[in-house]
Amino acid sequence: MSTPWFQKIGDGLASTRERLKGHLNVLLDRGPDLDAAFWDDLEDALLQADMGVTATTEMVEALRDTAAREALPDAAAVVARLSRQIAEEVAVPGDDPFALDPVTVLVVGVNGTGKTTSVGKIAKAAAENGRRVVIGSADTFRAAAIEQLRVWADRASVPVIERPHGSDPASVVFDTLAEAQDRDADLIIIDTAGRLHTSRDLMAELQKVRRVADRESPHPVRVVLVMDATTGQNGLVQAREFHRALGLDALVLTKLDGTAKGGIVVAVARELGVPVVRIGVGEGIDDLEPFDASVFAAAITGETR
Ligand SMILES: Nc1nc2c(ncn2[C@@H]2O[C@H](COP(=O)(O)OP(=O)(O)O)[C@@H](O)[C@H]2O)c(=O)[nH]1
Ligand SMILES: [Mg+2]
Repeated sequence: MSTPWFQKIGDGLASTRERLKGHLNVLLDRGPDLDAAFWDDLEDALLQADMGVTATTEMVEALRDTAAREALPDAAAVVARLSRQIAEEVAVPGDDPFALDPVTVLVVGVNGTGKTTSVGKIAKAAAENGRRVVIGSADTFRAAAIEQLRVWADRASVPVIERPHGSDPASVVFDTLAEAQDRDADLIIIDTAGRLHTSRDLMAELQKVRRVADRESPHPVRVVLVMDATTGQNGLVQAREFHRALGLDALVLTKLDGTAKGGIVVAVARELGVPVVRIGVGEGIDDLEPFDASVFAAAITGETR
């Protein structure tokens, strides 16, 4: 029998949970006092889980207010409230682009974040659910990228449209959308490059890709950023840049397995105001999970449900 998905998320977030839970236990072991040291240490624990300064400061402040207003009796009560608050922070409303039917989704992000892998995982799950999927290989910058996507497309048993290394990515988008129409596809996923000479070149290229998609796609176009959770606050800076250049509709957060920094989900969801729709919890084709705010919060605080 396969592992239930909520347990997989829990396993994927084990490092974050162990780290955060360790800190929280130390807090709880010290006794029920909600003194200044308690709040400082709680703040440290959240910062070390990579929730970022802004999110952490505001969250601890809100918790302090709640503790006063609701006369929370002790540290344990505050820690219990923390999970609920994290769930509220990461539950950004918005559509799951991959669930729209029909739709064209551009998958963007810095090199190595897991775009190609995530495209393969999403294509496989969607095809298994009866979607007619076509993938476009618009990372023409690296020769190996085209081959890598082909391998994933084969595993997912979906067609992939590719053009030679060095082709104009926008022309690959054009060709992919033409082919998708011939095949009556209802989920078109475009994999893109993450590295050019400068980030300005990259953004300009992706803006062109987006313009062609907007013009040629008979379906709504959505842009999804793939972000590597292990890059922490750096990833957040990059995410802002992509958001400014392209207007992001959703996030996929990868590599949550094996990082103690799952708190980045909180920082990025509230900073960008864009929903997290999938999380990557491993390198295998099935290691991508839907994102559920309360399951996530419970998984990282170690709260049992
Ligand atoms: N542990 C782990 N590795 C991942 C995950 N997603 C992608 N990777 C790995 O990250 C590396 C870069 O992935 P790739 O899809 O090529 O990134 P791209 O450059 O953005 O297309 C590969 O070695 C992947 O196996 C994940 O969720 N967890
Ligand atoms: Mg790639």
